[in-house]
Amino acid sequence: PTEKVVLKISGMTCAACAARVERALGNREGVLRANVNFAMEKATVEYDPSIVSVTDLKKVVTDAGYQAEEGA
Ligand code: 9UX
Repeated sequence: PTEKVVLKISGMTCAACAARVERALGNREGVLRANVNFAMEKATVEYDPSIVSVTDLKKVVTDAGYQAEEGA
C-alpha cells in the first residue's frame, strides 16, 4: 500500500534546486515516486508508510537545505 503527500517547499531559488529536492526524496528508502514542481513550490511524493513517514520526508528536504511543510 502506498500513500501520497504534497509538501510545500520553500527556499528553492532556481530550477536546479527543485531537481536536488526531487533527487533527495527519490533516493530515500520507501519513496516510490517524487516530483517537485519548482514554480508551484510543491513536492508530490508517493511512499510506503511502513518504511518512511511524512516527518522523515520533511527531514530529507530540510537536510538538503530547504524548508518543507505538509499541505497542498
Ligand atoms: Mo540554483 Mo538551488 O544555482 O540549491 S541549485 S539556487
